[in-house]
Amino acid sequence: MRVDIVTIFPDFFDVLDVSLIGKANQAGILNLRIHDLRDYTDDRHRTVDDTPYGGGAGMVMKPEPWGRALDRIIGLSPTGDPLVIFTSPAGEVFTQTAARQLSREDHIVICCGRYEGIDQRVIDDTTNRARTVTMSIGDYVLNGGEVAALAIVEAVGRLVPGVVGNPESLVEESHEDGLLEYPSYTKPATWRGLDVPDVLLSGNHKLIASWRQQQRIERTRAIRPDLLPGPEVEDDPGSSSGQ
Ligand code: 6GU
Repeated sequence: MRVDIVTIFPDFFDVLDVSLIGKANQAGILNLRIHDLRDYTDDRHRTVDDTPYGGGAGMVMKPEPWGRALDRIIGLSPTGDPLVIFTSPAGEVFTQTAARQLSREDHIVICCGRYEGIDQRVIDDTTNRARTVTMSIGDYVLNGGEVAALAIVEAVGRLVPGVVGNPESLVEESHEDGLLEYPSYTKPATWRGLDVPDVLLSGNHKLIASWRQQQRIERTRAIRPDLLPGPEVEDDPGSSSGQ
């Protein structure tokens, strides 16, 4: 899988070298390329931002460097059909389901926004030429899209076949089937007066599997009830209890 990342902080992505993703990159399973947006500026100061039309706080990323960078990266796409992702707290939320879908792409381009965002015409122009999505990694605000891009690359990269050594470790995980993961234990069987649950020492695999499933349901109900299927009360058009 080919992954291009456009950023004004290329060094931010050095951390990938110390991870499984970096190993996959060296092994050729992933083909990661980091692009410095400032290489696509044309002034002496390598300017990437300017004040917003209409006023307001902060700076907006100028369209021209983005346009040049994306012309080149989209134009040189080995598949000719890249998926372009703009990171933004105003985007659709990135989930495990989205990570699964992205892991089936052959070429993704991640555009890291900074400051108050990128000139909207960059997203509009890109939408006219390539499959384009805007993605957020959650309901909080980061200073820029770099941390979001790292999260996306790690979540997607580990789902690409061959990146994670044991594919079985990918199936019994939090979020893979809508539930949180069961609690895990290793040796010793007793630690600081705390015992590993007996069932895990029983050797009864059927019993262990059903205990784990029960733990997943209980945990999800306690910590993330929003993940469990339930009655859709909010959007019910027939509901008349308008209190
Ligand atoms: Cl993708 N970008 C920024 N700046 N903040 C975020 C985000 C992205 N996702 C959550 N917060």
